[in-house]
Amino acid sequence: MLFILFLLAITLVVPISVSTVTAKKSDYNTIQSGLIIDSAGNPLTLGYDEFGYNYQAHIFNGLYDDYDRKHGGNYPGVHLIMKWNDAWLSNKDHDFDGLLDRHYGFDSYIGSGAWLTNHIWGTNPDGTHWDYSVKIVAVPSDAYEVGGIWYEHDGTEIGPAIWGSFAIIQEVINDPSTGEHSVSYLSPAPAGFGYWKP
Ligand SMILES: [Ca+2]
Repeated sequence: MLFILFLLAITLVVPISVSTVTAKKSDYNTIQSGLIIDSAGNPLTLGYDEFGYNYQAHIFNGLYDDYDRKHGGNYPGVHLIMKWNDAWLSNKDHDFDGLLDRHYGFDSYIGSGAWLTNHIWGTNPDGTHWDYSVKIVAVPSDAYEVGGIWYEHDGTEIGPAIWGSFAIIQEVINDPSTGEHSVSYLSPAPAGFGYWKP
């Protein structure tokens, strides 16, 4: 069931155009303020929402099909836990555009120290359980890419490129239906997230 390799979930707060009239009482808005919205224009709330997002806690725990903030999809019964840090998707809105900030304090994700994990699992037709997990980091500003692989400035491999500015640093697959039980990728560079802080 490794179709999932091509379907890594991303945290989703789709930008929409909105005119937020906000008195700047502080340097940022919080989820508690009720002034930060989702793609449908609904205010984000504290705790888990109906899809499985807890933006305040930087976690999604729900069905894979719901990560796009729409119920249902092509992978019923597949579960997903995503975790991310504040650089990936903040729980605050510093620029008062009504959206949670991405790569706050940086022009882009590159060099921001952003990271995301996905843990995805489900049941095979034969009743066995498969699971897949992956760690993804934004590459440092002095990284370079050759042939779809990101490298540190000193030539140390970071990992396969994904979504442009990111690299996969660790990937683990367990699937009894195919006999796969392996760390399918482990970066030669440190796989701990602290290493990637700017
Ligand atoms: Ca914002």
